[in-house]
Amino acid sequence: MFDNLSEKFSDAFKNLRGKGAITEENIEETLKIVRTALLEADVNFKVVKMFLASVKEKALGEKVLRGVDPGEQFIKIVHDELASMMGNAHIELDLDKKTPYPVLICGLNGVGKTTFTGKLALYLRGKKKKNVYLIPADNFRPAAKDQLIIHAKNLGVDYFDSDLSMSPVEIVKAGMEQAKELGKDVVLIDTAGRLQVDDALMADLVDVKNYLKDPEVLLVADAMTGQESVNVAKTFHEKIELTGIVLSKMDSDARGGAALSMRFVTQVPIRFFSTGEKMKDLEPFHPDRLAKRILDMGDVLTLVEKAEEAIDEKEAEEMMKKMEKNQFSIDDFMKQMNMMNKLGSMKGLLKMIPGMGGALREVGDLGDAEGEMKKMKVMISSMTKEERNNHKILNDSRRERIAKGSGRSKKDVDEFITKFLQMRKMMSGMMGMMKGGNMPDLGAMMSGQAPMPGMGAPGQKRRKPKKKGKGKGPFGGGFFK
Ligand SMILES: Nc1nc2c(ncn2[C@@H]2O[C@H](COP(=O)(O)OP(=O)(O)OP(=O)(O)O)[C@@H](O)[C@H]2O)c(=O)[nH]1
Ligand SMILES: [Mg+2]
Repeated sequence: MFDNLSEKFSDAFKNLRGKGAITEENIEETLKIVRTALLEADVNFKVVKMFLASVKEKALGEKVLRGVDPGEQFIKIVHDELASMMGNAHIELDLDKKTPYPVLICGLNGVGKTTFTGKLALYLRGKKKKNVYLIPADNFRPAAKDQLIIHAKNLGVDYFDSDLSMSPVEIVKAGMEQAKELGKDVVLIDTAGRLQVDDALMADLVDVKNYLKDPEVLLVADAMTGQESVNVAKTFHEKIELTGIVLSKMDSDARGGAALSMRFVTQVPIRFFSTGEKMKDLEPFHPDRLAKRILDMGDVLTLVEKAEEAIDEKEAEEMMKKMEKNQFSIDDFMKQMNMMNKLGSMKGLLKMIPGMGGALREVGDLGDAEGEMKKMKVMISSMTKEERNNHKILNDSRRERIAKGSGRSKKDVDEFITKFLQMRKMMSGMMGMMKGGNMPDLGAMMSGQAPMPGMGAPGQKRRKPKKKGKGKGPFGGGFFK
């Protein structure tokens, strides 16, 4: 979602490369581009003004460090200011203040409250080992209760069977009593949404909040609606005093303005952001890490955390050994694709690698990498165990059979095997380099500025990546066409 902003920032910083020092004159143009980029991303204009003033002051006041490129130094200042604008460190929910701890989830119509309630239940149970209970308290739209119950059942989380003829506060009273009896740690209360902030909605929420005394009050705000959602958050905060904000739909083509101005305008910390409709699509909001992603500095910490969750360490180690010895099989490849799927979207993952954001922009989009993976998986599923472990036995008649079984042509199967072999070679080359202590610069490799191990120099065997547009993917000879 920050693609545009990242691209503009990267243009802005180019201006400063190779300059001896940061001066008022030479940052003028850069600041102008940064200003336009932020306004285009729908960042609140007051926030933009403060941001630029602060960056300028720091940039001019800073001594140029020996050996540090002024461009790099400027990026560091912009990073720190972006992080500070979004609240600096991540603030965790403190759910140990009382038991059971109530979390009131509110927001306008259709912003993703019910979905978030399910996601938070999964997060708190998995990451925080909490015994979670759900109360559907939306008596405005009757189907909302069933929607929450479906999430609860899928997740295996207990829920209160509320009587929707009662008022929200009555539902919550009954639900909280039940939660106490059941010895629950945290109770998530899903409330009704309205088209606009209206008095009836606020009155219901105030009643519930007063009854609960000091609950966590989280507002779900739709990142897609930009400044509008910032105004809504301000009003909610004035009326019911929020303790946190959740940005939903950050996977959409939202321009990022809400994420960048929400904290500054409301002074309420952003706790989480949602990146999809699935229950696992929720991330704690780390301002410093997000600033890094925006500035194409990667987000290695999040990547490592995700990897730790999804990857079986022993299995990964075995795969590394196999890669190094060029013994990586089609079966291993399948396992690896399954691991990657658990991590999230390919594009999202690649962007967490430093420098990769810019490289991805240069080579154009990834094409339909996920769709391509699915096709490969179907082909692999049509192979026997023996074939998956030893591609050498894949003769013409076996390939014909696999093509038939997977609904593809023989040519598709041939191509898959050729690409698999290319990738295997590349991996073994890469493992060798890493072992020698030379971590390859993946960003540069993908954009064609550095050679892929085992693939020759860019422009030799490989075609130079096209600028923008479809065309070949970044994986060497178009691994994912
Ligand atoms: N892409 C995307 N879709 C989301 C996200 N969160 C929710 N949605 C979708 O948005 C729609 C509305 O979500 P709900 O959770 O029902 O929203 P709500 O605020 O509870 O809606 P009401 O109860 O009617 O006010 C659903 O289709 C969700 O699947 C997200 O982070 N990304
Ligand atoms: Mg709902």
